Order: sequence, then C-alpha cells, then structure tokens
Amino acid sequence: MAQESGFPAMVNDRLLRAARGEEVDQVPVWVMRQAGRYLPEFREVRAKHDFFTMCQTPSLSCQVTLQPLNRFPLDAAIIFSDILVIPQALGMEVEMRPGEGPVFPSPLRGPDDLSRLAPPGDACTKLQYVFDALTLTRKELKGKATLIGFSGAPWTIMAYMIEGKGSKTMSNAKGWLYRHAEASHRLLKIITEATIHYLVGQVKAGAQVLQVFESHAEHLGPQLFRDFALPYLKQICDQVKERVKQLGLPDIPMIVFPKGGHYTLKDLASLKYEVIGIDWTVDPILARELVGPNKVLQGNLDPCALYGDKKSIDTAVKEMVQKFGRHRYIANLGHGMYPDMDPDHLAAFVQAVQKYSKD
Ligand code: 1CP
Repeated sequence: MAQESGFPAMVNDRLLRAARGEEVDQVPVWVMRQAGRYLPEFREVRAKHDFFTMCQTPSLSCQVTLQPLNRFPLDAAIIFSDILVIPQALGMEVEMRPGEGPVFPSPLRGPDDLSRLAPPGDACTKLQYVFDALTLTRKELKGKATLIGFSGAPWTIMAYMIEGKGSKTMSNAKGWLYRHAEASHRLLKIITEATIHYLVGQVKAGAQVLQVFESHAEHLGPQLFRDFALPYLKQICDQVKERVKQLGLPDIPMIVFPKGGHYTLKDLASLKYEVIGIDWTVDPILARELVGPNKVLQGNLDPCALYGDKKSIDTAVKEMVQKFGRHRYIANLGHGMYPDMDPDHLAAFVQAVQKYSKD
C-alpha cells in the first residue's frame, strides 16, 4: 500500500479501501459530527475553551477528534475544525455563539464588499493550525482508522459569507445569484481557489480522504446548481487531484456530500469524486441507479433514527445495509449527530453496521 513517509502503517484501512472501490471484510463506518456536544467528554473540553480556540490549538483539536474513536470502533476520524475557517482565512470575522451557532458580525452586503477579502492564495498561511492538527492526529491514530480532512463547497461557504449565519431561505445569498451573477462567480472563484490550496495542504499534512460539504445544496435547484455549484465542485476535485499527483503523493479519494441535493446525483456522478454522500431523503436504490455502478455511496440513516430504541436502530441499519449492499458503500448517517443524542445509541448504530455487513 502506498504510504506517506513518517506516519504509522495502517492497521485498519477499511474505509480507504472502500473509498477506492476495493473489496472489504465489512462495511466501514463513521458518522458526521462524531466529535461533538453529544459526548460528555467533548462538553468538558468545550466548557473550558472557545470553539475556534479549540480549532486553532492542535493538541485540543486532536484530543476531541480522537474522543469518539476511544468509545466506538469507527473506521475513520474526521479532523475537528469547521468549514468556516475559510471565510476567516479570507479576512472575515466569525464568532461561535452558544445556542446560536456561527455568526459573521459583518457579512458581505454587496459586490463592493469583495474588495474586503484577502487574496485566496495567501489564505492558507493562516490555516497552518489545521495542518498541524492533522499531522498530530495522523500520528496519534497509529493507523487504527483513516483520517478525513474536509472543507465546505463554494456555494455553501458563499451562503454563510452573505447570510452571516444559518438561514431557512438563503434569500440574501440566492438574491446575489439572481441579481449579481458576475460578482457571485467572482466570489465563488475566490473561495474555490482558497479551498484548493487548503485541501492540498491537508493532504500534505496527512489527511487520507477529503470530504467536501455542500451542506446547502437543498436551496439551489438543477439549474442554479449547474451554474453556481457544479463547475466549482469539479474544479476542486480536478485541481486537488492534479496538484497532489504533481507533489508525488498518493491519490486521495474524495467524497462530495450534497445535503438535500437528491437532484444533483446524476450530475455529480460525472465528476471525479470517488464517493458521493447522500442524506436520508434519497432511497439508496434510486441513488445507485442515478450514480451508476462505479461510484461509492456513503450514508444515509436519518440521524433522528438514533432517538429510537436500540432494537429499532438495529432494524433500520439492517434495512439500510441491505439496500446499499456491502460493496462500494461507506455507512454513515444522512447528516450529523445532534447534541441531545445518546452516545449509547450511536454505539448501537455502529454495532449493527458491523453485524449486518460482514462477508
Ligand atoms: O466530528 C465532526 O464532524 C467535527 C468536525 C466538524 C465538521 C466536519 C464541525 C465541528 N463542523 C463541521 C462542518 C460544518 N460546519 C458544516 C458541514 C457539515 C454540516 O452540514 O453540518 C457546516 C454547515 C458547519 C457550520 C456550522 N458550524 C454550523 C451550522 C450552522 C447553521 O445553522 O447553518 C454549526 C452549528 C457549527 C458549529 C460546530 N461545528 C462543529 C461543532 C462541534 C459545532 C458545535 C458548536 C459548539 O461546540 O459550540
């Protein structure tokens, strides 16, 4: 197996193998937001530190990244960080407010505000702390699980930069797409360029798989997606793979997760992402038809299924694994863990995946 120098040999490469479409002994499993507030040990660390201080301190980021792996036999660790470090690196202020989530005190109000942004090529120099956290975590993992790096997709990041926080309608950000198409493309290009540098930096630092979160796909439709999202998702995948190759590093499987984007699947299957993540609103059998036989699928249990009892979780996982099949499949939830979920119910989810997916 190709191995970057200086990192421990892989003891468990199940997720990496599945992401490349290779045979596995059982379906690999991890979950989005596996490091987070549903874990008491996370809340304990979080009580002592500001959210972005945790992201910016490699030892803390590494500590909370590993917390879920100390509890559950997961096949991947996702680095503790946030998609909003890119707008921060482009010069925007982002605060994490308790009970409210991320807030930009001065969001982009119009095209003139683009001049406020730092050059995208320089943005990554401010994100060295993420690279350091990845390198440290890759060492600490000792090859027991695959390390996933990530970023937001350009449309999703643009939406936060304009809305300034989460939004039900995304009407300000979508207003730009209809009113300021040219400036929207300029903004998307800046984010894309910064993201490409950022993801390549993550690979250099030790990330073994990259996931691109298009968390706000649901707000676009087929046409807006083709105009304002797909070309940038394509550039990210093509350019990251190209630059990683030029650096002489092994090819890195890439995952794209279009939350709420059932209508995007056929288009996304034409890109080079090896893995497509789906949420629970898409039937796995339909997803397979749409993406064809060669892509790997990831997902997709409704996170709220974890509010059910352990028996119902077991039944739901059995159905999920039967529908996806055991190959070219990575088990996950259809979105992240919520803070009020019971860790024991996540344990039941992971256990059931392993029970129903062994060859
Ligand atoms: O285990 C992990 O997944 C932890 C690492 C991680 C990741 C991958 C965090 C920590 N955030 C993310 C990605 C992220 N951040 C996404 C993409 C995934 C998704 O769709 O959920 C998005 C949209 C964000 C933005 C964000 N950060 C939100 C959503 C805001 C909204 O209303 O639209 C929130 C609430 C955060 C805060 C956050 N990020 C991560 C954690 C653990 C938290 C909770 C905040 C806290 O502890 O105070």
